[in-house]
Amino acid sequence: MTMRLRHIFHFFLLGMFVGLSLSGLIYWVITSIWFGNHLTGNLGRTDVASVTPWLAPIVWEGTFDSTVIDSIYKQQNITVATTVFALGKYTRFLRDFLESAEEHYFVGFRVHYYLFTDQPDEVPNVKLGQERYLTVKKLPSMNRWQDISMSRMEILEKLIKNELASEADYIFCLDVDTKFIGRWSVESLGRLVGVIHPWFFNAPRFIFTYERRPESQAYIPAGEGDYYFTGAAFGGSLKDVHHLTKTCQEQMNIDIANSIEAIWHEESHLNKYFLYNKPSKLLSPEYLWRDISMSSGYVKIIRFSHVAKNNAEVRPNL
Ligand code: UD2
Repeated sequence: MTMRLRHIFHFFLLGMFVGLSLSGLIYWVITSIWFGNHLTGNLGRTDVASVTPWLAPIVWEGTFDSTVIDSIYKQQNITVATTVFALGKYTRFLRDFLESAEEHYFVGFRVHYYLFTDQPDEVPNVKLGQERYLTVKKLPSMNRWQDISMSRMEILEKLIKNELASEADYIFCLDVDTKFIGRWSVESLGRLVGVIHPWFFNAPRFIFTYERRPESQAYIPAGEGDYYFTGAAFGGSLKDVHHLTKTCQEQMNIDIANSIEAIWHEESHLNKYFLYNKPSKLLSPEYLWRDISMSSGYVKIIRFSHVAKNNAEVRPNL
């Protein structure tokens, strides 16, 4: 009888041990999955570089948790100034640009668009969401598309210096012949932000279309340069973008005095600027795709895209 009781007792102890071990294991598995997915977000990409050699993040889908990052910036009550130029026939791109921005761009955050045009009457009436503002600024018409594109630096420099200091925290300067297709929001914010040009994100350095003539202030010698950045989108803090636009403008003025125009205009000067003033954050080509029908395995989501246009038809000159 005593033997039998002892067996039952041992069996009970064994059962307790196995039961507790199993519960512990189940608890460990559940918490690992929970914390893995919800706290660290299981984030990171191994198929693309998501950090530069100077430790600036390169933003790709899968490298950030939108819920976490939104909640951080929600507490900061930020305003994002956004500039866009539409002169001549480029006003036709405004409706798509604005409507798609209202759907995808900094949704839930305060955005102030500054729209520069030579034809304020052509600005479409787009319904803006709460805390979304639009200021239209009139510019004189220009005869060369290159002048329109390049003149943006000087106009932006003046806008930031004269008007934005107490009006905004960050600024993005965007091309108008574009459209938002997916989320572009606070994950893109940083002190100085450049967007990798979609044609060159995976290309060797010698392919980059930097200005190669030493006579231009935009000159970058062979063997130098980190990435090729698009002129269609850049941004950052007001202070940093002010310094960028002022510097590029000064460099372009020296080029004008020397009768030389950089191969890709202000984009060439922007690339030179980023070589010596490294961006603190880079946006992957998800943030400026070139042709929606092109696809790349790296680009899991297209957020903002250049739209196809007939240059000969929309530009004032060729
Ligand atoms: C590239 C860059 C662009 C600029 C340009 C300089 C991309 C996607 N874009 O674009 O940012 O650096 O090269 O060579 O890489 N604009 C007008 N009216 C005009 C002409 C231009 O408003 O008649 C404005 C408009 O905001 C346009 C911008 O200037 O988005 C740039 O001109 P573009 O888009 O024709 O230049 P593109 O496509 O060569």
